[in-house]
Amino acid sequence: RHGVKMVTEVAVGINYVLEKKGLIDKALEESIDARSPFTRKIWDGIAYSLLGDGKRIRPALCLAACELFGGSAEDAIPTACALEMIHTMSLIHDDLPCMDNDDLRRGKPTNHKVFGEDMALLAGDALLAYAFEMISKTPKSISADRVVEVLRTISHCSGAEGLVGGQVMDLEQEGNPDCTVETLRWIHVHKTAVLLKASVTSGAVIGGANKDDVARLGEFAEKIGLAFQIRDDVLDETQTSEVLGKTAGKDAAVYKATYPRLLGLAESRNQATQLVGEAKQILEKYGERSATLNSLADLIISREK
Ligand code: GRG
Repeated sequence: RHGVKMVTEVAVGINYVLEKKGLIDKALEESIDARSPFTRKIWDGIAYSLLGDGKRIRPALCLAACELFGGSAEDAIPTACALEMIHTMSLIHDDLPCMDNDDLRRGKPTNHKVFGEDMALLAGDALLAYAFEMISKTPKSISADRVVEVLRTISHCSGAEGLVGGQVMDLEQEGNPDCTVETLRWIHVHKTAVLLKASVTSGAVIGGANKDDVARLGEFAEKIGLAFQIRDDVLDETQTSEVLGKTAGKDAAVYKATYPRLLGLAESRNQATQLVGEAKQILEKYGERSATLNSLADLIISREK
């Protein structure tokens, strides 16, 4: 019976993401419509990666958290777009030769392969700046205090204490056969979980959550964020690059610590499942209202790409 419930919940999660993907994709397309002929080159580079075939997990988490507190998707759409912009710029920069040196992303040549390293760097920079401009376009019905809180959360998680810090440690640990699980966990939390956490907490803030609720949702998101990266490592080990639409980059030549390498595949899967179980328990207080977030959590560890 547990298995049937799990399959049903995953299906709910898939449906939610598909439904919201349409909304997000439309908003992202509209956000890059205002091009002038002089800036066309950079917008082409931005559109190439932003409108690519991403799963839109972060925006979906943001909208679901907003809706849990009775907020409307429209209010959270600018922030949801901003999160996808930051995620996309981090992928563009991560793929650069000076970072992971990848040729393929989301089934297509990486941004720098098509537009050159200089343009890829600038497309990432422009996306990071544009993300914060998007948040400032949040409907006026949301108080300025709440918008500032969202800006604080998302800017903090993008910098040295978040994604950048995680990436730095990731680069530093490249080729280190003694990298411990604790260090790897730190990398995962900062490189990946922080943005999923910011997606959930910013959605909650826009939806009208109080401080305790935001903290509770943050704990939920940190757990599913970690599970997300463990699943990513498992898929890198078990799926072909055709299915994943990405190449191994530097990984192929240089040793890189991953959960499966340190703990084995079975234990990695166990830990991801356990984290999602713990995460769902944190939301029990909200009863049926947490159904969407729970199903997104299930989707995160059952996804095949
Ligand atoms: C200034 C924000 C900022 C970042 C610069 C380059 C960098 C620092 C950080 C890189 C962080 C990174 C690449 C983390 C990997 C996260 C991850 C698991 C990505 C895959 O996410 P999916 O599966 O991708 O959601 P799709 O393609 O579906 O969008």
